[in-house]
Amino acid sequence: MYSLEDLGWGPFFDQQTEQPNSDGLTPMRVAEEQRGAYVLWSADGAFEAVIPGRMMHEAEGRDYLPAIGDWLLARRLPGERRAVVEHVLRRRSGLSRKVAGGRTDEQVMAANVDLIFVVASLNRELNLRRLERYLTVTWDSGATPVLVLNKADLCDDRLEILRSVEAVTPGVEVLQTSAATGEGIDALRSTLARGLTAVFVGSSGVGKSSIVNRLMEREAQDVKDIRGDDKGRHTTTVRQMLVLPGSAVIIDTPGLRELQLWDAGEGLGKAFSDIDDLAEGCSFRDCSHNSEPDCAVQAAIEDGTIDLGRLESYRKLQREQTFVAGKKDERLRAEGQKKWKQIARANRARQKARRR
Ligand SMILES: Nc1nc2c(ncn2[C@@H]2O[C@H](COP(=O)(O)OP(=O)(O)O)[C@@H](O)[C@H]2O)c(=O)[nH]1
Ligand SMILES: [Mg+2]
Ligand SMILES: [Zn+2]
Repeated sequence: MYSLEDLGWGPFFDQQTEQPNSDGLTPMRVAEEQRGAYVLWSADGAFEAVIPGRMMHEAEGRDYLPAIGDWLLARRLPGERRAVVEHVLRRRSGLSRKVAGGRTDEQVMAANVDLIFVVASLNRELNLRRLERYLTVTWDSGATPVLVLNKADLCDDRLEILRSVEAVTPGVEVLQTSAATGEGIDALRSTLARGLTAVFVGSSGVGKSSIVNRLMEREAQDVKDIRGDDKGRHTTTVRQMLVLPGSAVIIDTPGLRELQLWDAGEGLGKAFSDIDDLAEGCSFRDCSHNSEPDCAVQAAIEDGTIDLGRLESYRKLQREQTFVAGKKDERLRAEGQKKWKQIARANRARQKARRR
């Protein structure tokens, strides 16, 4: 059994329990989610969640439904290990992406997180562009990214890879680990503390679950069998919170095939802070770094300080963000209109009733 503080509770959530009608409700955290079924953890142990129809109804996408890591207030059903979710508390931070495919919906991968371990494998061709995308999404969440370069045991030319990685990860702590030998696991553990929540993200097969098991010192998560290759396939299907003995809450996630931007926060500016800093030296305030005279960014590309691929990656993500923001506006407008139509319809019905 864990205390609320062990589970990550704090003043930010405490303040929200003073809302009206919160008498008789218990704070609980979403610890597990599987196809709409939730397990909640409280200071009195685990409960199965009952999501009221009203909440399902209001949730157009999955935006308003609780996600793993969310804190909520729930009413315990007498004599049962089940509880009805009454309020989802405001999130302190949240790791979101646009759902895969064409729809413009948010998927919250983990809520109320402090640290995000972006795991990549030193053994495979490291995709720097993909790393930039992960870091943008991570910074947008409000949590702090930590880059974990795993499978160090399989890598002979670390220094070269490190140099190229550090050029695209300004302001991000970089750790090197091996879940196979245990190298770097203590350093990773020392970034964690009681009450913090950390989530592991990264492509399938990079060793997220293996690192989690090292930290937990037991086989808490399934790991793909070794078959001579290091590719790995999906093995983490249930999203589940784990509590490190005496330390942080951790969340393992399955590998993501797509990671499209959702939030339009400070993520881009932080992930590309080196380019933004340089841009302050451009002659024109709104310099597009294409063909303007006295462009500090073009100068940095010419002298090799910044890779052209990185500038292009920045632009691509900027375009993606603008596109998603536009889609979100469109949807908000459509929802506004729908609501207005409902009100008009209700008014007409009332008038009709009065006339009778
Ligand atoms: N050599 C080596 N293999 C690793 C390391 N970490 C994970 N693996 C292997 O890589 C495969 C995928 O690991 P897994 O933890 O399931 O990756 P996940 O998909 O990111 O959770 C498994 O066969 C692991 O045994 C490591 O640091 N070194
Ligand atoms: Mg896994
Ligand atoms: Zn410029």
